[in-house]
Amino acid sequence: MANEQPGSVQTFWHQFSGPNLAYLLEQYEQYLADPNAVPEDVRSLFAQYGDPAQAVSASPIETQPVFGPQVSALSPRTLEAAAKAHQLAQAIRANGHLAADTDPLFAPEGSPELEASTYGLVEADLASLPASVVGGPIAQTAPTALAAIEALRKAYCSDLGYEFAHLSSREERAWFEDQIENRRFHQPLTLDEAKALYELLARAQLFERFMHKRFVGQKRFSVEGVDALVPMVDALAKMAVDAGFDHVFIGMAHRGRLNILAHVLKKPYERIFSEFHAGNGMASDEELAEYMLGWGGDVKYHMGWTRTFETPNGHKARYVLSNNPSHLEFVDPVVEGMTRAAQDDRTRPGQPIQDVHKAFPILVHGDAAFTGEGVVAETLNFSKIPGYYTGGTVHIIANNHLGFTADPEQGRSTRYASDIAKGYDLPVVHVSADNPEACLRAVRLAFLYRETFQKDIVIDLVGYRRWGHNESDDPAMTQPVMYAKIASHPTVMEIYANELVARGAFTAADLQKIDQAIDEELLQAYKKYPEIHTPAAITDFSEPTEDAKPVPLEELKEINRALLETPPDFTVYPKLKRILERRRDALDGGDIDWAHAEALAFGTILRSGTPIRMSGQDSERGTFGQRHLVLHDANTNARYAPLQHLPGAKASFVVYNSPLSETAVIGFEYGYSVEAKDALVLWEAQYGDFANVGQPLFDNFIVAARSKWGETSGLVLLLPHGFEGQAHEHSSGRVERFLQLAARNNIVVANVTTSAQYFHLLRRQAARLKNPRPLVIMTPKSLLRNPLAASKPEDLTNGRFQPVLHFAKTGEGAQAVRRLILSSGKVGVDLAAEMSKRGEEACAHVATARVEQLYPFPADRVKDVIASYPNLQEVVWLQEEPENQGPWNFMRPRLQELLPASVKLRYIGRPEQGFVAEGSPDVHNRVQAEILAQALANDNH
Ligand SMILES: Cc1ncc(C[n+]2csc(CCOP(=O)(O)OP(=O)(O)O)c2C)c(N)n1
Repeated sequence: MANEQPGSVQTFWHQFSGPNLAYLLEQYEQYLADPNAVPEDVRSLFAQYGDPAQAVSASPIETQPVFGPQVSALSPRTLEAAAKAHQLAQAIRANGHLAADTDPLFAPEGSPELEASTYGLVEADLASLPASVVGGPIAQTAPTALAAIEALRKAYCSDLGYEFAHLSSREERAWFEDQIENRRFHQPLTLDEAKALYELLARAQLFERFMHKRFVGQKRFSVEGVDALVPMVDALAKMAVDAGFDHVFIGMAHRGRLNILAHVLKKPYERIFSEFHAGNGMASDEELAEYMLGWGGDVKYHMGWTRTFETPNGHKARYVLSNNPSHLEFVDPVVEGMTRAAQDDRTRPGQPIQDVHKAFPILVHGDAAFTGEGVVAETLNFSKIPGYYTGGTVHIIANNHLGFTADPEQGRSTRYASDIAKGYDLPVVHVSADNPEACLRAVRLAFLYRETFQKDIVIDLVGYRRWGHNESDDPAMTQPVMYAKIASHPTVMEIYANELVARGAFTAADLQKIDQAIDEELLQAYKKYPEIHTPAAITDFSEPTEDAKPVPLEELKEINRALLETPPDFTVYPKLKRILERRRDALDGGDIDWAHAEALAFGTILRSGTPIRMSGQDSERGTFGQRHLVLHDANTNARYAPLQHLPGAKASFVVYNSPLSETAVIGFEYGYSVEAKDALVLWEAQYGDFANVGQPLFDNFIVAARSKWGETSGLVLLLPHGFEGQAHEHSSGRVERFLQLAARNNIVVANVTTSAQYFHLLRRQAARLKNPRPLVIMTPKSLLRNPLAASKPEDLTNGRFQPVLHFAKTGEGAQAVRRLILSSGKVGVDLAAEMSKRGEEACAHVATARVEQLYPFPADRVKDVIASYPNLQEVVWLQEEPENQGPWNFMRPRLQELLPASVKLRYIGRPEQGFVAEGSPDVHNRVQAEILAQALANDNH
């Protein structure tokens, strides 16, 4: 180009060739018909340089045909045909999936876009054009455009349907073209591989059929119809292990789960059979005793399993099928969190070091749930977010065209069940469950994509459901036509057997031998199962007692100094610097506020060797501007987290601002905490009120997992809580909900009122990670900076967490007390402020104590407090939440049990309400003043 004269018609148009020229020629035709029909920039080129075809034909180098040696004359008709051929080729690449054979029951819908006639092309046109008009890798080997289009159809419209044209990365799109058009992931199966595939399909089917006969009428959520899922998950997991991954984490719901347990996780058949409880329908004495202790167990199609094994090259690997509640798809973020935990090296100070080649996540979804449940979209959104990214997840939709009894049109607005993935810039591959070899190709492609781009990919495995939603449902009542088809549809085992025999790979007798051996194995396992009883995984439901060792003042001071250090070239934002500098001398007898105590607690925990991971919306700074664990250079925006540079730290520290999601983030952090038993994992709600968005994670995982599945977690939930006139959705972490869920020491629920208490509670939690329980803390808002909630250095160095803070009166003072006011959280601090306003004398008749740990309820401590007032007439439970909320309904029976007959129990607080807090700050102030006045009134109740 450098030697050419700009402005010359010939030289200008000469720079275009192949598809680009074809495009221009097509545009020129349109331009002639209507100049406004083409883009403005193209229009001005035509105005300046005229017809691109004439320019090319007049060119001195016209004898070197643009399209290659076969084409000597480039008539407008030829050029137009070239443009159309290119359009057709691109349509096949983008939408060939519409004509691919990816559904066992329904023919592909096709599309006019994929037909040459739509473009006015006839075969002769294509035959006369060179393959280069088609572009892409396929053009390299085809002799003509006709052959190239035929080859494209084979590549894009046969047994796999690809959707990648929507991907924003040109590199990824080119990668797919290369993989597909050069058949890079097509490896014909060896005889042994074909035999193994057949055997797995046979196992999948015969196992289901066996259970169907032996455990009549019992739910098992058969895989039949998407049997290929079993070899697919198996192959993916094997590929990961062969590639050097140590862990494979699998999340899936009920459908096909027993089959995956048996054939991928290798849970013994007899163990699975034993869970059918096919005896007399009554639990044994042993089972009942376990239940009475607190063990729940779970149905067989929810339980997880772990398989650990050594690979032929001596490498240790682990497959984990995660425990799963009925709640569809909520396990997705949990599995991502587990995977990330296994990928992170937390053993060194600083940021954890992630290796995405350590753990591989696979998520299996239902077609209805994948589109319908929002948690799926939230989880897909993690795919590239640094704190949540796992280097790519392979998603398989076990698509049976049904959600319970609902048809796809009733369940989604989109064509495919997989369509939401496209919004997250992820590719999709559709494949028929009747074509097991294509299914294996799909997983090979998925694995390669994950390994190349470290992104998620979705496989839409399209099959059917041979039975009803469960095996005793009659699906023909709701889908009679489809089920008539299914009834006569051969199974994939039969289809593949016929194919192998037809290929001459095996005889029918060879395959029968395989079937007979499987049947025999199932029978032997069936004979064994009655002797099997799986004991409860957990029998200890007592309250953990571990606590942290006190930390000397000198050490705290050292940590404090280090937390105020930044690199010499780092400029802390001046206003923030002033705020942080206030912390410098606080350990010399000053006040330590909430966030300061938190940072000090984290410092001591890191020094004891426990890594910390914290996340939540805006948690780096803190919703209330209190935390600042990540500093930003005022000039460069560079980030610096002092806790990642703490001298003496023996483990990693990280805090992440999470995406604006509760459900998936709670799930992720929960999963992380389950896998990373060494780490203190904290999730913080922006306000506690928003935690209820993730309610299924609380109800079905966090509080219940230990007693259902033996799955333990020390996750900390920080839920800002307190009635401060901020109305309904900025007031309550709904402590009542957690108290209702608390039993058998499954969780700890606290609402603490001093920074030292918070300091000790965090440290105690870290010390309990060997015997962990989730910890729910109602954290403060106004107390963050309230001097009444700040503590002195000695409060941090002495003592430990106090489940009850008793502001004890002794001697004559104790004699004078007639009312003991018990409360929990911020209202207790409001009460203390009001009492100091009124003066000691005016409050001589009352004593106060705060129940800082609500659950496990510290009954002995409360009892001691009550006993220290000999003339007590009443115990008041004071709360700022409405009567039907807050701790009152939990406290009432527990307090009642502790009181001597002479002492009455009374409630003071807001009346029952159908909402949370007042919609007006003025009403709030009035009501708050009123309840404090009632609590302190010197009347005789
Ligand atoms: C969150 C949630 N809502 C409702 C249900 C009840 N339910 C169980 S299975 C099912 C249909 C699921 O359809 P799909 O996702 O296509 O999976 P399939 O059962 O067809 O394999 C429903 C609605 C549930 N388990 N979880």
